[in-house]
Amino acid sequence: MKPDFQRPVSLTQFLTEERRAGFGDTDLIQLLEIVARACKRIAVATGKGALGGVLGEAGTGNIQGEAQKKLDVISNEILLDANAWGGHLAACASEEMEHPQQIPDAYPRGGYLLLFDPLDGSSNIDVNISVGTIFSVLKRPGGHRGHVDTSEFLQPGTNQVAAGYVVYGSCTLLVLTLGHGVNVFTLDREAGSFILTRRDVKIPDETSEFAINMSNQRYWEAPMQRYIADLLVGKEGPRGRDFNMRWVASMVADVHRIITRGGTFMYPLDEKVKSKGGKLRLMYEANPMSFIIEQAGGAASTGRQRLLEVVPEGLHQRVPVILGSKNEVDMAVKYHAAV
Ligand code: P6P
Repeated sequence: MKPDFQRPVSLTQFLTEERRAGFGDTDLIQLLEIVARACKRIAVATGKGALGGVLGEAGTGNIQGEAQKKLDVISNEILLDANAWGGHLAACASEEMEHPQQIPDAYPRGGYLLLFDPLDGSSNIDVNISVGTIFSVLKRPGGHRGHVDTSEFLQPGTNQVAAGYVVYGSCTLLVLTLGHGVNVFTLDREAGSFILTRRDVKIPDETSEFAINMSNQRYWEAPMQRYIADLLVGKEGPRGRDFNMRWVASMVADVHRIITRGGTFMYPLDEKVKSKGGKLRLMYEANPMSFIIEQAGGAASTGRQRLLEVVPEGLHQRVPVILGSKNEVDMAVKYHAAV
């Protein structure tokens, strides 16, 4: 894919031009620069692997009841430390922490709320498969001062003012939206800066590539069973064409494939996770990724409603996810409506 720039445009220049065009204020631009800088440090830590003594379990668990990897804890700390002093944030929320982290009283509090999964897909770290950081930015509800209450975070995904992810793969990529389009930045490791390498991403409406964990098939609800069965019978079946399947088991990697060439990613309800509401977390996985996908011309649904319109009831709430190329997401939703 030919880069579409004549000379390198850095993330700093891009964000400065966005602010000039009226997208984002100084605090939001500072926040995004700081998150990007923190992710460069996470890239260094994940890149060390065994040489950095950062592989394996941390010996602790998180609010999700999951064993934490050392890099989960390291990445979380990097993001918290980077965002403490700037004066742009009121608080952070993370997959790795039960409650929001307040900005220390020694520093000024700003008007933004930052939510993140510091290292999504971390079960893949030890086998050297791409992992990533996912983040979402909300405005603190008006009129609130002092310490942030968890309820201030509980806003629908349509309220996000920015969202992004960094995928730590063969190269380190930042994919970012401020609510008007999606842009991709590649980390120039020598210069240490993110360079704009793909402007205004649009994913194709049609696709023949889907991503789902097929081992859960017997646990899915009937509509998803029917939908996937029709994909698998290919051109002999009602869809009249063959489909291809991928599953990295690292949401950031699966979503980045969709951003790059289209496709769908699904983690539907299944009997194993139904009591929890799903597998993926709404506030710092599904919402930011859905915002990015919609901004790139795709769609994101729970199967029964637009995902960004889900009204959160809890900070670590889980939700079924069907996202990607618009026409295929719409088709999957039709199967759910046909019940
Ligand atoms: P499974 C990683 O733990 C994650 O949250 C997502 O990144 C990924 O898509 C999913 O879980 C993988 O789930 O059931 O295939 O291990």
